[in-house]
Amino acid sequence: MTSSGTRGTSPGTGGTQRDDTRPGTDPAAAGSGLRTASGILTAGFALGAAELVAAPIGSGSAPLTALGGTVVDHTPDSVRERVIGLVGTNDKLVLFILMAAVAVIVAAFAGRIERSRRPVGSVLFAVFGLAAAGVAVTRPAASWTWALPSVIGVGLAIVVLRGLTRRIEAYESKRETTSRAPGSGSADEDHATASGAEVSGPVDAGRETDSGATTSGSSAVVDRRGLMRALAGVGALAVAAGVAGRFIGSKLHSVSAERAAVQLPVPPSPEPSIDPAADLRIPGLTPYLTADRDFYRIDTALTVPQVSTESWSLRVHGMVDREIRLGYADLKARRPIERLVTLTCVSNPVGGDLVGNARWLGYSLADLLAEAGPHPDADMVLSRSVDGFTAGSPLATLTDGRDAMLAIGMNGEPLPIEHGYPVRLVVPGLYGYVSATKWVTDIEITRFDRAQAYWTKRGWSERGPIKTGTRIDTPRDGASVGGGRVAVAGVAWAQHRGINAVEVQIDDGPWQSARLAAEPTIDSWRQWVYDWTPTSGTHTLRARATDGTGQVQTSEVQDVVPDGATGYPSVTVRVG
Ligand SMILES: Nc1nc2c(c(=O)[nH]1)N[C@H]1C(S)=C(S)[C@@H](COP(=O)(O)O)O[C@H]1N2
Ligand SMILES: [Mo]
Repeated sequence: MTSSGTRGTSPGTGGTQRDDTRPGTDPAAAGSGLRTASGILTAGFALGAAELVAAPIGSGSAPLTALGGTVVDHTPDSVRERVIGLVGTNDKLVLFILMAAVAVIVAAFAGRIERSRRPVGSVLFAVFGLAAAGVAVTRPAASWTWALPSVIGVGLAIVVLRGLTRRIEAYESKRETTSRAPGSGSADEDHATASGAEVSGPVDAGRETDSGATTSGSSAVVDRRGLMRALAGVGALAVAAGVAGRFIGSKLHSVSAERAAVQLPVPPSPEPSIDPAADLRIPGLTPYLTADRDFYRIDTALTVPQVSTESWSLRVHGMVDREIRLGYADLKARRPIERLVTLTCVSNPVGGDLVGNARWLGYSLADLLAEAGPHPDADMVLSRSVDGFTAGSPLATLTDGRDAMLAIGMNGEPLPIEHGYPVRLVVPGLYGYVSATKWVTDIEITRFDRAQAYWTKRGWSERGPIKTGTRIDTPRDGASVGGGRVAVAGVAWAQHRGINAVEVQIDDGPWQSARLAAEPTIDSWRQWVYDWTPTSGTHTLRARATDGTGQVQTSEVQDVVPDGATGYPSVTVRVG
């Protein structure tokens, strides 16, 4: 890929060779620096070429993306948690950098051990290429063509590596002859013989003679220049192919133009315009509706799936009386609904921001399930995305009267591509990992004792009802506030149960009621504010919510694994 191509051309490798041109330096070192560079640049070339081949096939088929996806799917959760703890949601970037670093190390090694007569480096390349091809064809949406980028990329790279190695050997043997006179160390002996024997390679030896036709002293410099040019050319090709591949691929597969032209249906009873009393508009307080660009994004996809409405279809099957198959156009015949629903991620720590509220447009999932006719002994709805992600929702929850939906619109626009375009699931009251499948194409009615969804396999709870939670948005933790009145404000959520009360505690004082904003629906969060007249000094503020059933959120501190964090949020502020 392009990143490792760039790395290959980094000045570190070039520096070594510059020193070699000084008379009397070790010719073996000269060769090994060149070999290192040739390995790294060739690997970059393999990855760049693979990106280009992957362009028409699909970005997921490029080796780094395919490997990355497999690494993501197989990373133990403890490791994942730690990585996310360290680098936040840059985890995907970190993964690519790590993979590129491994590629550079392996490639440097392959370049160093490659010889014209003993193509050990080429064999190493081939092994990695075939492994990558094997991984690519086992990705969720893959066909056999997904092997092509890795196979063709590595095939071409081996040809390049062989060519570079021949030139390096010719160069080494030339340096060998010029540096032998002053009496080079015997340590070079076996190296000299090895490469000396190989110089007679037909094509390159001839080329070397051309440039070395002047004096032998300057010929090494000229040869080195030629070699450097060849290496730079490979690096440039690697970058160009990678960039072009990515660019062409994104143009070929992007659904953003199509998305912009989508005409959303108008629901017969649109969500009434939101009660202004739902939005307290306090500085620092999260707005009631989360704009698409501010909405958190969580998924396992290394490249955002590009699913066109034309190719999209949904299959409802499994333990049902009638299997259903829907195309995007079939949705038009259904009755659209629009609902306010707050999504929450199970990985949201207390006080975290993996929660957002939007107006979703779509179609009743309960209606669709009723048409399919689930068998009485079924209890799980396993939804699957084009990228292989799965979520397992309790059938009873989806059919208990709440507005679980097949969503196609978010805040008045077609779903943003990274939020599941063209169709995703939204279920009020369930954490995203057990319900909110983006790019959904398959719904299987089954049983919890027969199937396991993506995160359940990785140690998370099979059931994921959203726990009552609240967050203090303002003042921020660590803030300094002036004297006088301070608005302590935040949001609280208990989707599909609603929020009855929020209380605030200053230091170890009594719990005091906050004022609640209007609650347009029990499926979304509710803003609250507490007017605080502080005394000077440092204070710790805590908050807790009571849901619509009268249950106070638990004070017990629990981490996000396996079914959501609990405990009261707190901020410490200085009043001065
Ligand atoms: N295809 C797919 N859908 C997915 C996921 C995923 O990894 N892949 N993650 C789920 C999780 S864990 C959450 S919290 C929500 C987040 O939805 P958002 O990215 O639109 O906020 O999507 C859910 N749907
Ligand atoms: Mo999540």
